[in-house]
Amino acid sequence: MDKKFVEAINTQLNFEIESAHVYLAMQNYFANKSLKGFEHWFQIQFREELEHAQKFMDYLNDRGERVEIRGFENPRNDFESILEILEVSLNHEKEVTRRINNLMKMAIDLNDYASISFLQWYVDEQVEEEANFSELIDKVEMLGNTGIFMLDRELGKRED
Ligand code: OFO
Repeated sequence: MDKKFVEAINTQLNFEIESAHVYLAMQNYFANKSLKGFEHWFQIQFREELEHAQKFMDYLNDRGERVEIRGFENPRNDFESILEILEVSLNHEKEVTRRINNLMKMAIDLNDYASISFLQWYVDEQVEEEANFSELIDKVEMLGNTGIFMLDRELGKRED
């Protein structure tokens, strides 16, 4: 395989492990707030990122290339609100999508058909990754409105 392309895949697989840590920190933020459902959801997200990294590792190994594991910055551990976490996550996924698209562009320019086929899975996966967070943002925003609506109805029943 092209050496620069192998280097770019190594960068991406390490970014997937970094992504896992980003979500692991969020999982534990929710655990600390006793929000069990969110904690569970982010634990699944954490595991998924490790699977994304593993797929890249398997691919490089299958093609006889060398995987290089690297370090990264500490993830963020504190947040202002649920909505902020979800917005940070959506922006993170948009960055992943941008990087995956760059890898696809490299594979196309190199006429590396095996890599084009392999990367298509990630292109499709990123549509889902972004949609998951967009939907969660919509739901949390709606929950806020519903909460106000319910309180408004309750206050409207006051008789004395
Ligand atoms: Fe691996 O897609 Fe999210 O980060």
